[in-house]
Amino acid sequence: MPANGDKTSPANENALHDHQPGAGNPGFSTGTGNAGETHQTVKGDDPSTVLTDNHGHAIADNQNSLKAGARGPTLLEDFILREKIFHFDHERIPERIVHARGSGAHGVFECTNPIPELTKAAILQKKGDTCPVFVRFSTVAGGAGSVDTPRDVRGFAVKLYTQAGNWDLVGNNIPVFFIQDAIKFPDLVHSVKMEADRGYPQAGSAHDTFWDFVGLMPETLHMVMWAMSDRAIPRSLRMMEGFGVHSFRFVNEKGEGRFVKFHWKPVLGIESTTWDEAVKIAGADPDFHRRDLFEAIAGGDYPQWDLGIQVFDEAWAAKQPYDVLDATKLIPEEVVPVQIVGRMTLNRNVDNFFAETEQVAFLPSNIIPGIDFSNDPLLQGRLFSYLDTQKSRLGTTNFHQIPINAPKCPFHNMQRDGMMQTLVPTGRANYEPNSLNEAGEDAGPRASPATGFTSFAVNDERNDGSEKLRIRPDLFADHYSQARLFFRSQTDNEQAHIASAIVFELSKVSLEHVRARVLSRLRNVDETLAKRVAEGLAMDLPDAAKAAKTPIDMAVSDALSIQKQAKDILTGRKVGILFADGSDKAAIDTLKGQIEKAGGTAFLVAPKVGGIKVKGGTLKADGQLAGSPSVMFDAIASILMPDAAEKLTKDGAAVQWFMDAFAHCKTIAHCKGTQILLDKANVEPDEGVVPIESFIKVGTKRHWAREPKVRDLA
Ligand code: HDE
Repeated sequence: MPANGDKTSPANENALHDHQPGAGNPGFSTGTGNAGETHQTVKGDDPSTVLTDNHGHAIADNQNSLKAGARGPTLLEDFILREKIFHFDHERIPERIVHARGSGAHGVFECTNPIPELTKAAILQKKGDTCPVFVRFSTVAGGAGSVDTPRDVRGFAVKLYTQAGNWDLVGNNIPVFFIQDAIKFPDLVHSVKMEADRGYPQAGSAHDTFWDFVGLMPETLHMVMWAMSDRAIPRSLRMMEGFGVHSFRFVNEKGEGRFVKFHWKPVLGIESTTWDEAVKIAGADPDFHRRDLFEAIAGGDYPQWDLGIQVFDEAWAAKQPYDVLDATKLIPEEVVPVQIVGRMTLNRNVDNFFAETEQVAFLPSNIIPGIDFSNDPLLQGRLFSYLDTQKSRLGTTNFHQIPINAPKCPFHNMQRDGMMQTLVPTGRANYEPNSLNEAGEDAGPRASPATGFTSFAVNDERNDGSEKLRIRPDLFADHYSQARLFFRSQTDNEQAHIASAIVFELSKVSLEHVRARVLSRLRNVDETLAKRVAEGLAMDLPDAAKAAKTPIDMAVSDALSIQKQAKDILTGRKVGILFADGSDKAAIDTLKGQIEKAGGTAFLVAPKVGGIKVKGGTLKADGQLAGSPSVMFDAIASILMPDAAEKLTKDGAAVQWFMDAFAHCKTIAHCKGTQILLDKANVEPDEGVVPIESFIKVGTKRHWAREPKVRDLA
């Protein structure tokens, strides 16, 4: 045993040499005894490259704990080991109680159509004005490590770092919510999260407790229609709409107030997966959305959204058949058109997922002068909840000092101290007012009546606030009209998806009375929907539930349907091209070029990735066939020699590649050589199964007319 326990013994050196996985990696520092061989310690004495502990002490050996002899126990005095393990033990912070799994990115917001007549919000005053933004997209129900593609609502939270302070628009990809009053939120969330006794299912609403809640709380039904529609299985975070959900208030320089609802419209259009795809993607790539967002931004394909507003006043609101303070109701775009005021571009990935995406703290209470709240009882509850939750997640009232949360405009006040204070406020005066400056006069900072935030005085003309009541406004009792509006605004195909999704979810519900109660509610939404679901479950239709308010028929709204407003573009879409031994490289290059020219991405798939012999050279694939199922692409193409295709008929992954693409109504572009594989996969000719040369003309749009041939929908 060496006299100095801190020295690595020769035996240890050998062990390191044999077993260190990081050997040769300059970032992986090994013990002193090993320095020469592995290049893993600092060359020279440059202090900026020396590994230190958190208190600045240089570390000599980051591989071996301090022991009493080579084979002896570890010594308590090893402060380097203890600090490292101590910090590691506390690396996790509580995950968000909802929206735990998220993906974030930085970007910029630009005002494109100023609206000073509507609001004095600093960022909406001048065309071309910009501010940095941070966006976090999320699923709601699953834990931080759950998959990206469950059927779920997606969070769409935007932090705009304006010069008037941070404005957080913390919305979802669905314009309405399940409940009307914040007091029901814990119940809703408990019901949808994994069941309390068994700890499953993870990230899914297809279970008894959620549908029990739905059946007992008919106000959920409008949002349930959205959640059972294709909106809840988005193709990409880049292809979702975002909504502020609540009615907010705009206030202009003259002090005039109007209601406003916020919308984010994706420049790439709205696009969804099919349910079967979403399930398969969960296995093939649990990080499908996160990867897609990261890769698009890294590759310079910056996703963009236009910020739209629907503006209306109290008098108009008073005449509607629904209450604009009710978050389970929307205002059809056909009734109040969406006016575009700005554009958001996400152009930078986070540098550190934890520091930014995990530690970002959104607060619906973060608004700026020119914007105010409405009395929506759901919004009012949120104004408390988010601030409160940050203390539990981030552990300190000083969470606003974390760089991702700090405003990018100056901020100063008399708040002091607290856990993890990272600022060093100077001076004697920590109270306001004070006169401790040299002249003995007023010393700032002081409130500014001229520029400071003032609340809109009369936030609801229909409410004088003199009574304390635990009740809801009258029109909140209409739970069905807008659920019906949503369902009837869908294409036949989309209606079939909704009916099938409800059948799927209720089939996972084991309590029969829960299913029956939901059916009784669906009868008030739409009789045909209720019938289809009952048939899908092989159940009798129960009597319709008693409705507190008789539903009315509203004019259908095309803006509620994804398929009616689908964009037939290749931009942002991904095409998988299958090739194998002997494939024609020139044909592959041509197709790839065409796809890229149209703004899409071509992804080469082959049985082996390392480079295979093709006609015209060797070609490397981007992904191996078994690891790149066709669910990962918007359309597929295949360029194969007949003998290679014949060989692939014995490969399940190859046959499934075509079978799935066909079942998911995708374009399949193929050469003649592929035919034998198409036959094996039961791919029948239709307008979406085309020769390679026609691919660009047909594009990546889905061929929904095919769906009845491949799926038995409810
Ligand atoms: Fe949230 N919600 N929420 N929510 N919410 C949270 O805040 C809450 C609601 C939304 O990426 C939590 O920081 C209550 C509606 C998003 O960090 C928590 C109510 C909408 C995110 C919370 C609602 C949302 C959250 C958990 C009913 C759409 C993720 C962690 C009154 C307009 C933000 C956190 C992110 C997160 C409470 C309803 C959107 C617990 C009490 C309606 C996008 O504070």
